Formats: sequence, structure tokens, C-alpha cells
Amino acid sequence: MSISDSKENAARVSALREGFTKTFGHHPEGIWRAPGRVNLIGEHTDYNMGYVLPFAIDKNALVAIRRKSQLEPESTTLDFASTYGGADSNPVTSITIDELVPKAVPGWAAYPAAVVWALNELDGVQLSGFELLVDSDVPVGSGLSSSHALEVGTIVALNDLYDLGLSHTRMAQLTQRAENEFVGAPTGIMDQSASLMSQAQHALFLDCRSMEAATVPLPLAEHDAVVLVIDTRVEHSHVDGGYAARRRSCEQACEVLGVDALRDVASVDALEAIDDPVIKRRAKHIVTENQRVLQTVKVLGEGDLDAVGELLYQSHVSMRDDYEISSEELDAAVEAALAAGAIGARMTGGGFGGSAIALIHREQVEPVSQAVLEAFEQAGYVQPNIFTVAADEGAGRA
Ligand code: GAF
Repeated sequence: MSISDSKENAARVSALREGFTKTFGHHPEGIWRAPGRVNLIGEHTDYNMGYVLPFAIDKNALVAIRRKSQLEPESTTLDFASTYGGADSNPVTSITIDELVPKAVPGWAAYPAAVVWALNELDGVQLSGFELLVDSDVPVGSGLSSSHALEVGTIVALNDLYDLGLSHTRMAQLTQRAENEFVGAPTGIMDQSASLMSQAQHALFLDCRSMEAATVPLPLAEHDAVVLVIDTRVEHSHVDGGYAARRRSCEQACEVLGVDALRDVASVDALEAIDDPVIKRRAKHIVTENQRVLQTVKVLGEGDLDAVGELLYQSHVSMRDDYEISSEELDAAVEAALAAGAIGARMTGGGFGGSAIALIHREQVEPVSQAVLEAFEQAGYVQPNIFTVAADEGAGRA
């Protein structure tokens, strides 16, 4: 049984079905599930055409939909509602398909709207109006990809309902376009791919240039190990400057080196040709991070968790010192977890806030969590949200 079939998930699915009926006056045609993700290693390598190793987590967005075609065949109105407010009744935002203008839809509704926009841009696809209700337990702004879960939940639902026949890779590319052009966040392709293509108890080894994907078994159960998430509750966003600035530095490095993407740089020696010390450091992170992903896949195959832990920490140091996307809170979480005996730890996701992960033995859940809580309290940081995650399967019908 996968984690997504758990009792808790089943209860959320039936609550969402009821909520839909209350909100729109009839049953949904179906409910689809799309998970958030943790990235084990391979940060900011996706838009550099490199390697990533994320896994889908047992926290997900649930999307309930009903097309209007039976009752109102001409309607192009999209009615979006969410359970986010926690109230009994879910307020509905309505917009027609021809009113979908990039960067003009505020709030969470931008994500399903972006997907409709991207699909409608395809030749031969014309969506009709529909009602959508969403529920998610992926913490928002935590670097666990809550927005991509929403986009992926929407695209898998529409792919089924409108019989579009899109492959996982195509859906990942379309949601990336939706995110880049409609939402306005210049993100890569890792998060959608993890949400779409993951397999339970495995990480997804993705080559972001060829889009070749392989699942890599995570030998956690045999080592009685788990992944702990430490959500610093410092919210991050990829629409603002930091993420885009890192992307630009990588492009500048490529210009100096005469390569299409930093993926094409095999060794840090080649970076000597870059004069600007900041651009050189940024490029160094990408080149070394790609090597760390390949190395992690290898040591995972050998069942060597200590070696995985070492690579996770090297990745963190690289993001802290060379890519400069960590934060005081993320550094404190990583150091406290390691001091309390974690096998390895690093920040995960885009950075500038969000979450860190720690690879720990199961009996360390309490002591490591306690150590992190104390470190945060002593430093006067907001209390972090700490929980374990399991590697779950990718999106599908709930
Ligand atoms: C965010 C982006 F959405 C991903 O594409 C990726 O670049 C990640 O940051 C950093 O590895 O999650």
C-alpha cells in the first residue's frame, strides 16, 4: 500500500468530495492527487540542464473538478475555490478563459489558472469552463513545492478529463511554462517532474537536459533511517529577485565559458577563465553539485548512508558559501541536526528561507528535533515546524 492510500488521505478525499458538493451544489467528476517534494540533492542544477535527485513526499494537493459542459455547454468560466481559509464555506473566484492574462491572476488561483492558460496555448486544445476545489497539506512557502503540487494536480486532472493524452514529460514542460510565463517565476523543471514521475520509496534521478528519468531505491528502511524536514517558517518566493539573479549569474558564466549550459562544464578547473569572483563562485556550486548528484546515486546504490550524509553536507556548504542562498535559520537547522547526530543535513529547494532536511536514524527523531528547537529558541528565531517525510508515488487519480 502506498502512503497516499493511507486512512488520513482517504479522509481528506472524502471531506473534499463533500466540500465540493457544498460549494458547487453537485459532485465532482473526480479527485486527483499531486505530491510536494523534497530534493535530496541537486539544487539549482535543473535550469543549468544538469542532474537532480528529488522525491515526492507524503504530503499532497488534492484537486476536485467538474466540467460545466453538461449543464452549461457554452460556459468558459472557471470557478476556483480552496479549503485554505479553513472556513465551512469556501469562497469562489471566477474568471473566464479569455480573461487569463499572464501575471494578472493574484494568489493561489494563479496556479490552476496558469495550467489552463498553458494548455489552451496548445494547438488543437480548447478547454471549457469547470469548477475546481483544492485542498493541500503541503505547507505553503516552505520550499516543499506546494505551488507545483497545485499545478500538477490540475494538469493531471485536465489531462484525464479532456483526454489530452499528455506524457509526464510533456506535463512537466507545460507546468514549467505555466509557472515561468503566467505566474512569472523563472523556475526549472525539477519540482513538477518529481510530483509527476516519482515512485514510492525511491528518489527520481532526472537528467534535466534529456529528461531521461530513473528511479533510485532509497535504502532507508534497511538502515532504519528517515528524512526529517525542518521548515524554518521563513517563507520564500521564487518570483522575487534572488532566484532570478542566480539564474542570470549562471547565464553570464556560460557566456564567458562559451557553453550552452553549466552542465557542459566537467571540472572546476575550467572556471579559472571567469574573472568575476561572484559569477565564478555561482558556477562552482553548479559544477560541483552536478558531481555530487552523480556521486549520491552511486553511494545510494552501495547502501552507504554515511557517504550520502557527507555529500548532503557538502551540498549545504556549497549553497551557503558559493551559491549564497542559505539563511541563518537554515544554517542553524543544519548545524544543530548534525551536532545532535544526524547522518547528513542540508537546506532543500530554492533557498532564501523554506526548509532543511536531515537524514537521521529513526531513534534520533526526538533528540534531533529537540536540539533544533532549542537552537532556534536560543537564537530567537520563529519556532520551526519539524516532521518526517516518506518517499511517496507521483500524481494520479485519488
Ligand atoms: C525551486 C525551483 F522551482 C526548481 O526548479 C529548482 O530550481 C529549485 O528551486 C532549486 O533546485 O524549487
